[in-house]
Amino acid sequence: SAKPSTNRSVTEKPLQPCQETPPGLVGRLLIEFSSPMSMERVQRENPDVRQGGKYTPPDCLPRQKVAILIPFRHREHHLKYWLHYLHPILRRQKVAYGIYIINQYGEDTFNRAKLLNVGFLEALKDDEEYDCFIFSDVDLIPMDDRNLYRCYEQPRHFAVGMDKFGFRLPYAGYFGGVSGLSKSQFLKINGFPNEYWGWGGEDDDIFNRISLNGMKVSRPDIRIGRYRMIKHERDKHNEPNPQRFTKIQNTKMTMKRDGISSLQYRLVEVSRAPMYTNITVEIGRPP
Ligand code: UPG
Repeated sequence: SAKPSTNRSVTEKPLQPCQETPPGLVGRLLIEFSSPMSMERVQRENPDVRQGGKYTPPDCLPRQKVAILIPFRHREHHLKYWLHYLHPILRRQKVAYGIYIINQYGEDTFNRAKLLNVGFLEALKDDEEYDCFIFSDVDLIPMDDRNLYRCYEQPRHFAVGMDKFGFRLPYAGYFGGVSGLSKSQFLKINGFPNEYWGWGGEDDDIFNRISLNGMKVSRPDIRIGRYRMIKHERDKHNEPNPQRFTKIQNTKMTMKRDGISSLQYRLVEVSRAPMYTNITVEIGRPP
């Protein structure tokens, strides 16, 4: 009584492209931050994530390869929750992805947008096949897995309904929190500004770049684009930038010279953790 052959190389059919709407989504999710979280638990619960925080769906051919870039400094506690919630969500969404923590070296003023520019180049150095870049704050967790982390015909704003804003957009041109651009959309706007030091304004500048280059932000339905933010105090060395109001008036002039084309930094370390790739970088300080 010979068993049927289990030799996969004989029986395996070629993989089909992943479905446009992934079949295993569950919809609305319960997100909470009161139970303690550990990196060991995240690792245990995500055995199929490869070293460096990479994943490829095993059962279909992913349509996009997505680099997820997180601007970071001293937020280890938030990162554990982010990885705990996002790895399973991204897996259900059936994209190939890699997680990159862009960690600002030293204690000078924080610069979120410049870190994200670094992330774009370093992710491509790691894998030139990335065609989609998602930029996420470390403390924002989607409350619905139908909010698909991938790139669209137009630049995407994902975080439309954050709890701290009463699950509504705070203003029509808001582009903060979580956003995504394809490689060509990102290059079309010359990447992000490098010259916003401290808190605020850089997301509005990015919104301006998108509009000034003839693109239009796309968004999920407000019922699906809901987010929980992990509560935190304002960080040290990320004070509100008083120049932000005048700077966002000048995007049209500054975007041509300030961006991915003018980016300068010193790479300090690239290291692979089981659940993410860490890129520590020195990006200088405000003039
Ligand atoms: N961050 C760190 N360490 C720091 C400072 C910032 O990791 O010391 C990262 C982290 O990912 C954080 C993000 O930067 O989530 C944004 O900084 P935060 O001080 O948390 O700003 P928020 O007010 O929570 O963020 C809103 C938007 C964000 C935008 C910012 C300023 O969600 O996208 O950049 O306002 O416009």
